Amino acid sequence: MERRIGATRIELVEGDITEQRVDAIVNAANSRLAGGGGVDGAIHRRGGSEIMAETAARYPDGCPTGSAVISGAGRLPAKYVIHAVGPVYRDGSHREAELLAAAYRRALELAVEHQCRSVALPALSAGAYGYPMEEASRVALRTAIDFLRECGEPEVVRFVLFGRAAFDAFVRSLQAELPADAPA
Ligand code: AR6
Repeated sequence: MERRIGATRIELVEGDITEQRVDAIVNAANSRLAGGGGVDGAIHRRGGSEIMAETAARYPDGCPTGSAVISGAGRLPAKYVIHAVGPVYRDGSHREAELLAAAYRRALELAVEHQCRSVALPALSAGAYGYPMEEASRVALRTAIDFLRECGEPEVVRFVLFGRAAFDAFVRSLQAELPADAPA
């Protein structure tokens, strides 16, 4: 599924984010940038050890929740990996939505600052961090739509969803947020 917003577009695909041929792949990292399972495990496994070596050298203090940092992409078919740190979901009353939106926003800002025309993003926080998928998808898409309306780039924002349930939740949310292509 895709929706155009002016000269840009949001795409939803089901698949593995490490296989995406885009300028930047967004990682669902933790604030220590210590690696882990899920998207993070897959990115470091396929990208190789140079990604972790670079983040350890450049960001020894890690990255706060609700923000993101950028590195090279090692052996992945991308130029950059953007390590975004979403919140651990507790009950929805601990600024989770605000922090999740901030992580996406910073990731998109970094992509634009590094001249990326295409970026692939996962459903941040919706795995090990426990964010309910339906709510997580609404925050993700609203943030991306707002960003594209304000900035007019990057050209392609692709959400790569792992499994049918995640994909279907994002489809429902995109239909709700943007019933038709938005005019330029
Ligand atoms: N491609 C796309 N999506 C994936 C992939 C993949 N290869 N693998 C998993 N997902 P998670 P979080 C989905 O747990 O919730 C790590 O240990 C997954 O099904 O990767 O932000 C980090 O080090 C889910 O829908 O990220 C942190 O400690 C979504 O991606 C912590 O987990 C996010 O799941 C971050 O947790």
